[in-house]
Amino acid sequence: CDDLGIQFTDIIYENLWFTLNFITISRPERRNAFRPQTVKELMRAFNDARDDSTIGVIIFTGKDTTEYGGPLLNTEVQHSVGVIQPNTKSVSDGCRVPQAFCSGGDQALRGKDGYADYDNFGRLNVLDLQVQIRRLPKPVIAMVAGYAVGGGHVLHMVCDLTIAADNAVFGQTCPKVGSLDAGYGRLWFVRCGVWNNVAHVDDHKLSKADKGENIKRNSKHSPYKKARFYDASEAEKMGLVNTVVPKALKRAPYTLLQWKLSLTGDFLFVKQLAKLEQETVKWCREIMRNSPTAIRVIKSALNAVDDGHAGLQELAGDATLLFYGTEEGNEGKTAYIQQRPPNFAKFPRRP
Ligand code: 2NE
Repeated sequence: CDDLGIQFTDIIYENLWFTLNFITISRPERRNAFRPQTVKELMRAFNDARDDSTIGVIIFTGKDTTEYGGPLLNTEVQHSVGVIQPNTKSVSDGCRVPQAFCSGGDQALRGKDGYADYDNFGRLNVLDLQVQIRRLPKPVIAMVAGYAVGGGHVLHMVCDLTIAADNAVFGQTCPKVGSLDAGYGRLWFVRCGVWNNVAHVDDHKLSKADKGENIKRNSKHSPYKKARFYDASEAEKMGLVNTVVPKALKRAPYTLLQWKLSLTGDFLFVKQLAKLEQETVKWCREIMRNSPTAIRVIKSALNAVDDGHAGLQELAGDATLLFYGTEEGNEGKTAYIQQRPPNFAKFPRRP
């Protein structure tokens, strides 16, 4: 049983002290590929984290897959004809690193109408999960070690932040397996392309030669052109990850209780955690020092433009939430209950 008291099969749901939640895809034998059941469980866990008012930040990750074979990864991934090959030399400290955040939809379960496990029809319910994460009024941090590819790549992109280990490998493998995710995944690629262009917006000040160089540089970094796998540092340059952690050591064999304790004691024990987790927890704590309402509204405002009416609705919902807390908002309701006309005249009409 998980912290929710539910028998999850495909995920691990850990409700940690002090407003942190860990949601982990746990299908290591398939590099954490998701099936409909996985997505159903994820949606349930994210929903619980949303409803739990003690939770401030959610960490979304994939189970360490190294025990299921595959080469040891070094801290440097090697490029070979544009494809990242894991370095098969063992790392100097002898630790294995986790190898997958998520490898997308489980291709073995793909039918003609989506992914099917227990039902006799297919589903693409991961699309609902993507929307759910976008609309969740708390920050979701993707903690990525190893592969985040295909639908797994999109899942990290819909999270608000991504903290990556330096063995992280990103890429859209969908066309290779005859699939496509042209929704949120594409959106971020376009956004990052725009970002790179914005970064060089003073183009008009440049000489012709420099302009040419600038275009080349933009094309080089722009995800519009990213058809192959790219590593964590490239992802960082593109603005697709927030920070890269130099070493992805495996978490020390700590019990969850010890882990929880480590969160209380000002990092007294945190040094025992994997660097990736340390860094992620550090970001969480930083976020949690801020106003939860401000964070909530900023998240919905950031997503509003791209999410169209649904995004506006989320932002407008935040406005309603805040308005309900005012005397002015309360006057309308009280007058209705007291069966008298509301007196809004006493409230200022602000400039
Ligand atoms: C992820 C990657 C690059 C890892 O490579 P490697 O060499 O480390 O592992 P390996 O040996 O390929 O995988 C280990 C085991 O996991 C299974 C493999 O078949 C293998 O099984 P065994 O041979 O040990 O039995 N596995 C890995 N990923 C799987 C998957 N997605 N589905 C089913 N089994 C999987 C490498 O494994 C890889 O390239 N995986 C496929 C990535 C991929 O194409 N994903 C689907 C994209 S489409 C999508 O996600 C999608 C969409 O486009 C639209 C809507 C919804 C979903």
